Amino acid sequence: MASKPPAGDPIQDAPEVTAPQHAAAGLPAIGHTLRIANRQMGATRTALTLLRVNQKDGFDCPGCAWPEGDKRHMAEFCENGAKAVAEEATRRRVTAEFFASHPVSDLANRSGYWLGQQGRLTQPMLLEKGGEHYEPVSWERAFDIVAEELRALDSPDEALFYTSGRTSNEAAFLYQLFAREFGTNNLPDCSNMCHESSGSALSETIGVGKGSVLLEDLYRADLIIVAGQNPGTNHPRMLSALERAKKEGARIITVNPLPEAGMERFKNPQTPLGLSRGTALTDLFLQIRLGGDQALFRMLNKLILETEGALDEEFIQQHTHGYEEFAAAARDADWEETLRATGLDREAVEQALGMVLESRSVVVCWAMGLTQHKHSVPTIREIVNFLLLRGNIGRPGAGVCPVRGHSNVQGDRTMGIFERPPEEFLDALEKEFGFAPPRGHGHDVVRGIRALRDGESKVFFAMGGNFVSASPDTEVTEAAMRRARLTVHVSTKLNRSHVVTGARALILPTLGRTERDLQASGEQVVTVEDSMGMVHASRGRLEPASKELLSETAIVSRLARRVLGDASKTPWEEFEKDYSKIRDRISRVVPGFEDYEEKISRPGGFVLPHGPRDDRTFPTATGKANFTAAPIEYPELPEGRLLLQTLRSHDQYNTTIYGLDDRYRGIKNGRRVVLVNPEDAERLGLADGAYADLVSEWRDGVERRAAGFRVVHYPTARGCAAAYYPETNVLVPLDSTADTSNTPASKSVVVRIEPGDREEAAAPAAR
Ligand SMILES: Nc1nc2c(c(=O)[nH]1)N[C@H]1C(S)=C(S)[C@@H](COP(=O)(O)OP(=O)(O)OC[C@H]3O[C@@H](n4cnc5c(=O)[nH]c(N)nc54)[C@H](O)[C@@H]3O)O[C@H]1N2
Ligand SMILES: Nc1nc2c(c(=O)[nH]1)N[C@H]1C(S)=C(S)[C@@H](COP(=O)(O)OP(=O)(O)OC[C@H]3O[C@@H](n4cnc5c(=O)[nH]c(N)nc54)[C@H](O)[C@@H]3O)O[C@H]1N2
Ligand SMILES: [Mo]
Repeated sequence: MASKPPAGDPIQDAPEVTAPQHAAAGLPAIGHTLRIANRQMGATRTALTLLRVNQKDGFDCPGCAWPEGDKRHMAEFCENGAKAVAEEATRRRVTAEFFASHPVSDLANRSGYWLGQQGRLTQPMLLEKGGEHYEPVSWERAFDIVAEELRALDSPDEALFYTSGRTSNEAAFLYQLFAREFGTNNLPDCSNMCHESSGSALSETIGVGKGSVLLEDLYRADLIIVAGQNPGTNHPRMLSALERAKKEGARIITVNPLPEAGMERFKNPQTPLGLSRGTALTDLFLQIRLGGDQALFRMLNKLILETEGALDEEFIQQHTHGYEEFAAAARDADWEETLRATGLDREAVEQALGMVLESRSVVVCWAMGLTQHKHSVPTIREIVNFLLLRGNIGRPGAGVCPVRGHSNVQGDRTMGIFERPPEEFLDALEKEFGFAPPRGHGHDVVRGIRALRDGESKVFFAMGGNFVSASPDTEVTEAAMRRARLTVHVSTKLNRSHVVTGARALILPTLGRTERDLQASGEQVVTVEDSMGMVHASRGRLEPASKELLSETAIVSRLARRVLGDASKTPWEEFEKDYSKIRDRISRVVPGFEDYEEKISRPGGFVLPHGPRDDRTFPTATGKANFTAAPIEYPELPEGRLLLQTLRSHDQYNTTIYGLDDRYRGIKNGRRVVLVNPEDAERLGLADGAYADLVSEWRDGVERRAAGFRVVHYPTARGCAAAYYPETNVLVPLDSTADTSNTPASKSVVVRIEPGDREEAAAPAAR
């Protein structure tokens, strides 16, 4: 299997390399933001739109899930939030004429970047079986087609209902209700590829699959450990929180194979100091090998156990279970293995230990660097062990902080977007809506792809996202998608999933977060939940991109009526007219949402209850917080191979490419680069700037190849390499997933790097 850049693309991918930077944000970020925003929106719209981001009466930033503080700045957004907004509020439009002049075969040869740059989708489009072009279709006909294909299935379990993480609580709740009334729990979502490992590890150990800290806890912490996360690019507003935490006396340990500029120094563009020197954030940088985190925390745990008076014995006694077994395993931790797994030296680990022991309250933050490995679940459980030992859960300034990705991915899960719903949730649905929900587990993303590949799933419906580009094993996934009878995408922008289709395909264009949502009862607000369990309202103000757009909520309501007909007692029409009717039902089904309507009318919204955080109640099987003991794992590399992580540049939002630069890492005008430690490169004979192919090696014996990457000598940890997603998804084997959570191991791909063809230098931008 090999992937090359698409041929028919006018955008040239020709990476240039300069030195990486050592600080994030500051004045260049402001300039960059305004340039990108102006290009898409024009000056007036830019000003009006950006001032509404994350204000209490405005809309929730469609960028990341980082919470807003209570004291908001006039401009509570960041460079990358502004890019996300500009991408949605762009003035460019994809019209019926566009599709008439571009056959699908042509669109399939364009890069994802080019597709996204064409602008907002404006009307429903249908690709008929054997058709060469998408053609306009009425909403009525579109719903008829979906209903017809769904009804033709032998079983409801032959359908897949995917969700990306931007969908509001209201739309998500209706969507899962529709899928379950239709008869399936096949509700895979982006979370399966993202923080599923965090959810799996946390629900087992502390009883709640979400983070246990609020913003104030960061300000009260003595020590914050940021592991496997690049907030300067992916959660830029977190840097302001870290800056404030430092001012209040916290220290920061960063654990990462890459020195990320944002964690080194932050120049807050909203303060005078920030425009000059900025604040140094990291006190100790542990440049760890990919996948070495479990071994690191295990050794820290051993050292804590060996230190007199270091344990919070009262907490362990009262609130935990499984201590003895865990302590026995931790005492076995071995220095030689730790140093091999982590690539660190002993002094660095001991220095970290010193900082831990000096700190009464510790928070650990993490993101994809910890969740996308084979042993991610035991790694995160080891972090829980680490926190439990010193009672660092359920008191101010301490706890777990998995930093979520999509702006409402956490809310979607709370609303029941889950292929393995808890029994209590289904019981509550049954009681409220008077139907018998299916009880068997459904497909997650990876199982969904297998089912499509094997002809067991026949209709694929996506509420947002870009399934074929975001998923692993691009060629397998694309072939799987092409086997479907019907693929349907509710989307704002054109992407590759619209052009790699089943026999028939529909594009259903929808409103974005920034746009006014007018229904029969008047203007609607929606609600979202951030990474810290705060729920608040979001109100779009912009004129919709086209008069033909329907809201996601309206699309689900109408589809449900068409598909389920009189069999459904649910008042879908009422829900579409007035979203407060949906919230009323949510308040009766989902714990923590009592008096929902009243609570979201308060400025800033409300915080959901969280047993471990609020009063140290742990709703686990044992009724206590569980210590766990797992064998240490870490990736082992055959000679001459590197371990590749696939990650984000500064100019993208997942599969949406904003531009071809990765400013902080010093990469310009191209994305097909692979970052390699200079000593490894030397050993492997890879000159800086040479062109090479990345070939992934997996136990199934299949060679997966991504061609035409420029080698960049870069100070990553030894034995490790890094390249951008989604260009490298072709290298991630479908079956290479995390144990328990089944999340693709996208940060742990064994590759060899083969000298490539010089001609690739002129390769067009990648898909
Ligand atoms: N602007 C922007 N914002 C975004 C997104 C975006 O694409 N663009 N995506 C959103 C989404 S959905 C998500 S999930 C988040 C993602 O946010 P991140 O998790 O920050 O995203 P990645 O680029 O995948 O970066 C992973 C980081 O972990 C490090 N890392 C990789 N492997 C390891 C490891 O084994 N151990 C340790 N300790 N570190 C490791 C990498 O070097 C890198 O710094 O961001 C969200 N916000
Ligand atoms: N190799 C590798 N693969 C990865 C990752 C990785 O680090 N490495 N990260 C994984 C992670 S963390 C995630 S979360 C997934 C992301 O997977 P997805 O969520 O599926 O992908 P996105 O690129 O965020 O989806 C972008 C599309 O969403 C649509 N969209 C945007 N806003 C809206 C909206 O408001 N409503 C609707 N209906 N549609 C909208 C647009 O059409 C846009 O093209 O990718 C995963 N894949
Ligand atoms: Mo994510």
